[in-house]
Amino acid sequence: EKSPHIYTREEVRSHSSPETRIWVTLGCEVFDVTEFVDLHPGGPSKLMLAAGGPLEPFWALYAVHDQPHVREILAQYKVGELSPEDTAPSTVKTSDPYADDPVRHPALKVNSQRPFNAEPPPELLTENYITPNPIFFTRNHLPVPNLDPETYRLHVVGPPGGQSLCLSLDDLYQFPKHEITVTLQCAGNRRSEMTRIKEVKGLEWNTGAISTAHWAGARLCDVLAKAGHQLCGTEAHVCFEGLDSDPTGTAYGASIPLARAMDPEAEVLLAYEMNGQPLPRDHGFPVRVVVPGVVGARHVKWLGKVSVEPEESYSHWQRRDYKGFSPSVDWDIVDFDSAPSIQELPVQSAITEPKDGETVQSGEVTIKGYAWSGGGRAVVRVDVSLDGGLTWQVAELDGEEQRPRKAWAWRLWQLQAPVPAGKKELNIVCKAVDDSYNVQPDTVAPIWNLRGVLSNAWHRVHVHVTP
Ligand code: HEM
Ligand code: MTE
Ligand code: MO
Repeated sequence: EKSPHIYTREEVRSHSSPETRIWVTLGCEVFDVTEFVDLHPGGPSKLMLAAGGPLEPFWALYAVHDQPHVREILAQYKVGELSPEDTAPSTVKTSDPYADDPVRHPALKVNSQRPFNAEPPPELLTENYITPNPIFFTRNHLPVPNLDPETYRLHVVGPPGGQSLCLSLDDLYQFPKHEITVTLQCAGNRRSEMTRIKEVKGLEWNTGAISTAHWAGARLCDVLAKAGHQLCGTEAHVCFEGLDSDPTGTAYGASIPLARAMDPEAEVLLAYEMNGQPLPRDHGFPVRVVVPGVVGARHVKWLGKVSVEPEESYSHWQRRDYKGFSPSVDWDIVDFDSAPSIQELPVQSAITEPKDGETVQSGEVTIKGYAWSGGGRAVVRVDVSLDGGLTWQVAELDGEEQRPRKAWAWRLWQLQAPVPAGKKELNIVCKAVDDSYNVQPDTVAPIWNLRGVLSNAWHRVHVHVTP
């Protein structure tokens, strides 16, 4: 038998489009699957996510591939093997503060590598009601700390006359374990649509700075009570500090009002599990705050310290960021102290399928997306238009029914609709309504703001129809 062709990862990577042919790897084997792409039962766009690289991280998400007949299909397309140097993981030593960041899933669309910020592609985002951990969006401001669970301690500052706590992970496990499904959304989700109106300061996020997980941990109210904290008549805030810090030693920090923290119905968690697993490093290992219904920025990861203060956190991210302003306000005149910090988020929805610019079949079109509102407000309806908002149809809400006033998680939705005869293109629009009858604004220009936050206008996708 002839010895197999040997390829480098670099060569495999250069075969990632129909023009250059589509190669993938599994273990040390290389496959040219160009002819299979359009036959893939999971659809061509999903297979293409792996083009030019390994299948393992994608197949780990979809157990359907864990069957002999799938391996047999793949085997027909084998073209060679990876060179041995390329199968061993590389070990590079540097003084780069990000060198110790974890390895990430290749499906993530990276908006910034250092610090790491990335979102799942739309075609994977709403594939599961619970977002798999490896593709949960990631928003880091600093390098990921590498914390030892054995020596990890959470400092909870007690009130005068109370007792400060220094909790190990085992101590945290002694509090009653509380589990809830919560959607996290970054204030900058859909910022790219604001950028198209006028430049903003901030990372480009498309529709994927939102994800949903099942979290487990101790209730913050139980831990605060143990330290001797009570609800007081005067205004107070619970301040959180992360163990990630910049070169000057400044840690990430944020705060929420004490009233929310002490309310058992608000279900604020010190979470140590995400979808039944210890938190992944990118999502705050070993402990993070989860504040249901509240903007992502307050869900402090790698939690090191909790204290109760008369004022909001003095952190940059509490006071000089994550606030909304009028479209008339620019960087020369902005007064950050004049606006409240973002806590609960407004009603949001977006289309994840089809994608903007895609070509759809005439006959019938399937439209999918997500909808969510802050503050525990439930999504009661999603309206979809195929003609830019002239006429509307009501989408079917999927996913878990949410409790009134405690609707912490999103609803997925879909609509199957006939494509009106003779249409060459469709302007698909979606908008959600929450149980306070809050609605989304129809266009983005009137809610434009210099930081590009709170971008929740009707989501619009333009597609072509095959004749
Ligand atoms: C389903 C093969 C890559 C996502 C399937 C099935 C086969 C297959 C044979 C049907 C399995 C069954 O129902 O028994 C392959 C091959 C691939 C590949 C040969 C690489 C060359 C991918 C990638 C993804 C993916 C990269 C995701 C990013 C899916 C999904 C389904 C599926 C979601 C389920 C579809 C459904 O149940 O409707 N694939 N696949 N596949 N595949 Fe793949
Ligand atoms: N906590 C720490 N310690 N450091 C951070 O950079 N980013 C915040 C928040 N908590 C951040 C943090 C922001 S802005 C968001 S949107 C969420 O974490 C993102 O959480 P995720 O990366 O688990 O999706
Ligand atoms: Mo964020």
